[in-house]
Amino acid sequence: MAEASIGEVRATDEYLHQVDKWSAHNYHPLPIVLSRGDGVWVWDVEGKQYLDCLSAYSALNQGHCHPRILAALKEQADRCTVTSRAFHNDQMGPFLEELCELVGYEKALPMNTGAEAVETAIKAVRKWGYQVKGVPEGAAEIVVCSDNFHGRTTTIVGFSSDDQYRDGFGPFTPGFVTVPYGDIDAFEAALNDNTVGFLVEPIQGEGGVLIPPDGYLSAAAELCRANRVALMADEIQTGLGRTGKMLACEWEGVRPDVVILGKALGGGVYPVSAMCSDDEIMQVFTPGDHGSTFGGNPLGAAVARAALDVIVEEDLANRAAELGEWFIDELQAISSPHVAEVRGRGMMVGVEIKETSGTARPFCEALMERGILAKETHGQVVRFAPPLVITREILEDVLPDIRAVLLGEGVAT
Ligand code: IF1
Repeated sequence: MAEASIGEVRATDEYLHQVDKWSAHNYHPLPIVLSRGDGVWVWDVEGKQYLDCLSAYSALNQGHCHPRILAALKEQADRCTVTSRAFHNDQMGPFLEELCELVGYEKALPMNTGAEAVETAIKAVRKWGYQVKGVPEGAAEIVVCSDNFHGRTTTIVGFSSDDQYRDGFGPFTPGFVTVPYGDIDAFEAALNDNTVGFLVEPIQGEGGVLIPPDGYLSAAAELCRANRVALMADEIQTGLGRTGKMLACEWEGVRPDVVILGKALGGGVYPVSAMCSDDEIMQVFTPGDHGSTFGGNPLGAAVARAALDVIVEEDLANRAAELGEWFIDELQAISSPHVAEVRGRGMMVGVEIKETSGTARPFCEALMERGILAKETHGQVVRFAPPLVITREILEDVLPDIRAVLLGEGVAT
C-alpha cells in the first residue's frame, strides 16, 4: 500500500491536531484527511472513499493521478527537472507551441501559479499601454470587477472587493478601477484615455459561480476594441474544458487579447500557469523584464503537455458540456425549500442555499458524510465541479444523496 511506504497511518484527529499546531490558520477545511486519489475518487486515511466534487478548484479536470500525466511526470523526472531560464530546455518550446496552437495565440509566457500569471498579464498590459497605446508613464488603469478572485498577492488582493482578502495587508498597488460584474454600462463609464486593460473572469468561481448576463463579454470585447483596451480573461478556473468549451469566452464567441491559464494546465500534478497573447502585447517583454526560477521548467512543461493531450484526446470540454447540461437539469428538478437557485455552465455548477436555511457549510458537511466532497463558496453556495472524466453513471449514483442533502436530510441547523 502506498500509505505504508510513506510511514505509519494515523487517525484523522491526529492529523488535524498536527496541522492545527504546526500550520498557519489560514484555512477552514472540512475535517477529512486524504491520502489517495484515482480519477474522480479520493480515499481518506481511514480508508473511506469519496467522490471529489471540488477537483482542487478545477486543477483536476483530468482527474486524480491520471496515468498518462503521471507517466510524463515520472519519465521527465528521471531525465531533467529544472534548468532555470538561464538555459534552454527541450520541453518548454514544445509545450508553448502546443499550448498556443490549442488556444489560438501567437505567444505564451510560462509561470507556476495562477496569481503569478495574473501578475504577468498586469505587467504586460501596463507596459503595452505605455509603449504602444501611449499612456503617460505611471497613469495606466486596469478595470476589474466586483467579487473578483484572481489570487492572493498584495497587488491582486488590493483590488479585491472582499474585505477579508484585503484587511491588514495594505498599502496596495494603485491603478485599478472596480466596476460591478455584469454591468456593461458601468464598464463603459469607467473607460478613459488611460485605461489599458479589463481583467475579468468569464464566470466568477469564488464569487459563487456567477454567470454574467448574455452578451456581457461580447459587448465588453467590442468596447475594448473600440477604446484600445486589452481584454484580459482570467480563465484559470473556467478554462481548459471546465465550462464545456476549451475557453469559457468561446460561449460568446469572444477572443480576448490576453488569456490567463493555470490550475488544470498542470494536470492536477504540478503547478503550471501561463499568460497567452499575440505578439503586439507579448513583445513588450525584453530580457530581464520578467521571469521565474521554476517557470517553464522541463518537469512542469512535460506534465503540461500531457495534461493538454488528455484534455483534447478525452474530449473533456464536450464531456463537460453534455454531462453538465444534464446534471444541472437534474439539480434544478429537485424542488427544495432550501435552494434559492441552481446555476452553472458545463461542469462548473453552484447551488445557492437560501439565507433562511443558514449557510452552505452544513450542507457540505452532510454531503461529506455521504461520501461526496464539495466546498462552499461565498457562504451560500455549494459548488459542484467534479473532474471532467466523471461519467453519467457515477453522477446518477450520487444524485439521490445530493437530493437528500439538498432537501435537508442530515443537515445540522
Ligand atoms: C485558495 C477561491 C477558487 C482563481 C482565478 C486566479 C486564481 C484562482 C479565477 C489564483 C484561484 C483558488 C485559490 C484557492 C481557492 C480558489 C478559489 F475559492 F478562492 F476562489 F478556485 F474558486 N484566478 N483560485 O480561481 O490561482 O495563485 O491559487 O494558483 O485557497 O486561494 P493560484
